[in-house]
Parts: sequence; C-alpha cells; structure tokens
Amino acid sequence: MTDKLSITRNQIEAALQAATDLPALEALRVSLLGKSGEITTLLKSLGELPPDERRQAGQAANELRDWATNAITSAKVEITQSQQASALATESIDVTLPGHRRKIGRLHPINTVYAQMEELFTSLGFDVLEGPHVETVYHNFDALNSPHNHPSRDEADTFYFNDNLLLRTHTSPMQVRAMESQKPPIRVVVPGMTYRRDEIDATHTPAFHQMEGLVIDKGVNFGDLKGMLELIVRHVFGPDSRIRLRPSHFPFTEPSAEVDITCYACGGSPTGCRVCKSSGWVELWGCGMVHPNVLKMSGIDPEIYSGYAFGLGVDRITSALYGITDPRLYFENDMQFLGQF
Ligand code: 2NM
Repeated sequence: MTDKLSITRNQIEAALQAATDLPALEALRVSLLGKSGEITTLLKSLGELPPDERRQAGQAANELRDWATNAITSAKVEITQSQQASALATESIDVTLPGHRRKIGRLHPINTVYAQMEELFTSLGFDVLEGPHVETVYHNFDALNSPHNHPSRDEADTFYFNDNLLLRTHTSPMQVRAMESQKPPIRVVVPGMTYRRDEIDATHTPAFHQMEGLVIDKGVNFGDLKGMLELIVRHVFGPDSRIRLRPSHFPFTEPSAEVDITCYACGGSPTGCRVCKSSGWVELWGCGMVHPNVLKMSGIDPEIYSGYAFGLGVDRITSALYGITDPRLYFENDMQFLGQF
C-alpha cells in the first residue's frame, strides 16, 4: 500500500510538470480528486484493508489527497499570475486614442418648457398634479358645465371608448378632481397630453400638450388672473413681453378671455410680421373666472369662494420659443430634430 502511494505521488509530480495551462490542470484534478478519480477511489478502498494496516494507509492516503489538492491549486495560481504578467508586458492600451462617444438622450423641447413652467408654478406655491389620460364623460364634460350639445362632445371630435370613457380633451378633469378632494385655498397646475380627433396637418395633431392652472380662494378676482398671466409670460418669453386679453367664451368660465402675447418673431413692432399677420400679437391661451356651476358641482360654495383658471397650449409655446413651424415634429422622434435642443 505504501509503495503504491509513493508511485502515485511521483506520477502526480510528473503530470503537474506536464500540465502547462489551466484546462490541463483542471483535467488532472478531476482524474485524481474527482468523483471517480484515482485518489478518491483509493480512499474508498481503504475499508477493505485489515484493521492494523488501515490506520497507517489511511493517514498516508489523506496526506496524499491534501498534498495533491494544494499542489494543483498553487499550480493554477502560478499559471494565472504568469499569464497576467505576460499580458501586461506584451499588451498595451493607447490612452490617447479617441474613445467611442456614447449617444446620450436629452429632454424633448416640450419637456424643457414644461420643466421651466413647473419651476415657476412650484415657486409660487402651486401643486403639480397629473391625472389619467382616460377620463369619464362626467369629469371631462358634465362637471365642467359643458352642455350636451357642445361641439367638443361630438363623437366626430373626440376619442370615445364607450358611452362613459374617453381620451381627455383637456387636463381640466384633473382640476375637477382637485376641487372634489381638496378644500380651498387650491393652487394647482396640471400638465399633460390631451386628445382631439383632428386630422394631422401643419397646424393640427390629434395629441397635444396642455398646462392648465386653477386658483381658488376667498376674494380671487380677474385682476389676480391677469397678474398671474403676465408673470407667466415674462418668465417664459422674457421681461419685455406683454399680454392682451380679448373677451371670449368657454362653458367652464365666466367671464372668459383669450390671451394674446406680443409677437415673439417681431417683438410686436407697429408694422408686425408674417407670424403675427402684421398685427403684432399672437393668440396663445384661454382663461377666465371659474363658472359658479363648476364650483358648485365639485362641492365648493361660490358664495364664499371664487377662482380663476387658464389653459396653456405647450406645443404652441414651444414652437414660439424655438421657432418650430411644424407640430408633427414633436411626435416623430427624429433624433436629428430632437438633437438640436
Ligand atoms: C382653458 C381656458 C379657460 C379651465 C377651467 C378649469 C376648471 F376646472 F376650473 F373649470 N380648468 N381649466 C380653463 C379655463 C381652461 O383652456 C383653454
């Protein structure tokens, strides 16, 4: 038995010399120490020896196993280290070569404008609320005092899922939800995508971006609304821009007005330009004092509270700021277009 062991040890030393790479060493380990490896088999066969031989042979066999295990492990470490050393000596990296520039994204211009406006509104104490894009007919129309015969309710103008659900045509329904769930004072803006069944052309897209604002408190009046609009315009278009209010009509506000700004192309010069059709003014938004019926339906007493609301078309504002002439570009995800901003 002792003879057999010493022979095996010599064999292992020879095999270790011959194994010059990691796969060969691993093969050697399996052939010796694997499930049916030589040493494993030897250890299993110890039980067959007479008891007086078993102790000595067992000790020798265990020593052989430990020695072989260590020898193979250190041979592996040695090979790995010498491979790394030779790689370091022969391979090199030219750190002066230009790298591969990763293409990183950037904010869509619409989102840049949203962020700019949200910064202003949050600094004024407004909450920014987002609502569901699929709305109930009640929140989108009825609660906003929009009569059953109003053209915006027509199936031809609006995306309905069924009699009760539709893609929101404005973000006002979320303001209704704010009035239903909050006690005045309320100051919220609701940014988001809104939908109308429009054919796509140079001035229409069936999805567009809105930012609606709502302020409700005791004693809120039209002068507060006008002051707020002037603040927004100066924040977005610069300190020299002015606004002009023209009487208008919306079902959910009374009185209502359209908001024009001094033309961003010619600065409102007396002769005007093509963008403002020589008037010096560009039409941008709608606004008004929230209709008492709207307040009442959402549980706010119009005898105690009043409020104003406004709706801004973010696509138009973005076009005005960046000189973008076709709103279809906002939806095409063309990197050449988006990469410019
Ligand atoms: C506009 C114009 C005028 C508006 C009204 C409301 C609410 F919920 F208070 F009734 N939200 N937004 C509103 C008013 C929107 O967009 C052109």
